[in-house]
Amino acid sequence: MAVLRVILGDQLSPTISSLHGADKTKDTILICEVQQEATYVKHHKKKLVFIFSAMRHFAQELRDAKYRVIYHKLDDATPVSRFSDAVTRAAQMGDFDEIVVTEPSEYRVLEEIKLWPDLLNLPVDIRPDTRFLASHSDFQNWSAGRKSLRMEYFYREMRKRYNILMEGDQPIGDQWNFDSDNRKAPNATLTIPDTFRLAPDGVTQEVCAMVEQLFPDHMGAATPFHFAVTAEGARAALQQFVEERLAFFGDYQDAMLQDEAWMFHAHIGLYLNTGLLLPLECIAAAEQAYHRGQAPLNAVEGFIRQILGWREFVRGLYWQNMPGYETLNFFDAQRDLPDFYWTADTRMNCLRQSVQETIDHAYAHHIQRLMVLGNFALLAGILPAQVNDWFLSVYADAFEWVELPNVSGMALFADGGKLASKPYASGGGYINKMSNYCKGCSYSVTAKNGPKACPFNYLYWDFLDRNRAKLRANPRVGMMYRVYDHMDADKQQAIRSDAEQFLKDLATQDRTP
Ligand code: DLZ
Ligand code: SF4
Repeated sequence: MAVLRVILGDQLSPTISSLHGADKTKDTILICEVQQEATYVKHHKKKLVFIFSAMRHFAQELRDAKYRVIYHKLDDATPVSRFSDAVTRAAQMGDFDEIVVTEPSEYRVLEEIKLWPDLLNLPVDIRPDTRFLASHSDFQNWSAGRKSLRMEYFYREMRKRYNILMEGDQPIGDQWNFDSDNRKAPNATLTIPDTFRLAPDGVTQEVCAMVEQLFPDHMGAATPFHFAVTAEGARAALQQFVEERLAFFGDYQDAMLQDEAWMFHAHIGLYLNTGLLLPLECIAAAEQAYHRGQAPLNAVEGFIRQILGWREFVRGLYWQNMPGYETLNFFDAQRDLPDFYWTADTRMNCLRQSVQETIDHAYAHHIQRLMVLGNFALLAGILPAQVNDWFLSVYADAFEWVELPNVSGMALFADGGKLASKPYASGGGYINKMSNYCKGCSYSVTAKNGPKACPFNYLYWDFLDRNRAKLRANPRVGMMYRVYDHMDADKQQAIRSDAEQFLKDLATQDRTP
């Protein structure tokens, strides 16, 4: 029996379930660069280079291992428009009895694959993606009967189940979560090691040229390019993180510094989300560093929680709520995304920095995404669909299953609380506490009203006031309403008119706020 085994662009792991039981003498593997996937949002050029180069390298590794591989490039004479196009062509050329594919990570692609049995008149075996540590039914079983789903409880179950950082049935350090230790303010004298950099090989250079030629109007530039594009390279990046940055990862998790794009973060999301790294190898590397005394518990626990807890949790939530999650708009936010998310042309230094680093690297770290870019979109009432499109486009690690719950759930609260217990809203004071951005800003973070005032300050109160009916009953927000209600009427009026003027300017873009 001859099988066509389809491997998608984020399934670049030799252990992928679609390869289980493969017969190298009879089966064919299909990997394809696809116009529809490259353009359904305008992915950053570095994201496209990373994915296509990683796909080409993976295809070569499979050929070296004596698999028969069909690979379509986007600059072939007749490029592939959709996945279905590629399987149709392959099925016409070869005599296959079955198609095998690992379930795609995104709902949109699953819907397409479900059409294949009729389209091709062949059985299609859609296998579970066993690279994730919680299966769909694990998540269903855990969530069944719970009124609200909170990552923390899910994470504790996962810690026990995988026996990670455990002493018997108790967490090492007698605490499950050390996040309260992980909010150190940054210090401009910190020495921050550079991120991992690998010189592009010939394959990557070819892809860079192709991407510049085919997608000239996408964000950023293909070069300089320094991401790893193979599992071997990704492992070296992980190792460098563990040796050089993990020890400080916890302390400075929420810290931002002017012109420091990488901080102490791991920069491995893109490798994990395409399969160049597997979750358990990242967790093991960090756990070993703790046991060797190389990194403290708050750092190691925080890092492991992102992978074993958060990543698995958002994936569960995504599949439980699709389709439909992408349309949720709890606050009925209707404003268009400002142009400066694409250009960095704004006088707000925190946003200018975060967007510029995004343009330069197809990367911004966790707290820039949440506290600056997401927070602003929340306070300014930007349409969730446009914010999601932006996040999905610009980050090399962004795939819908992970991006959508992080943006619509965590940053925008557009899901009304399926993922988070309250909106992550903050004024300029918290950005100032966690960064040195305000020093270089033409707005004043201490001014609350007037033309010099930091827009986050009045937008924060105006957001709460505008959404009172929806948030008043939330016990975690109630206290802020008591503060607002104690302000005198003139102050409240100043907040309203500053916010109104700012948002009007934002909409007309007749000046860059
Ligand atoms: C994100 C992406 C891009 C840009 N291009 C491709 C592609 O050409 N071929 C491919 O197989 N996958 C690509 N991907 C990933 C898909 O959009 C999608 O995230 C996965 O197929 C879901 O498993
Ligand atoms: Fe951002 Fe406000 Fe600080 Fe400027 S003053 S950097 S806008 S938080």
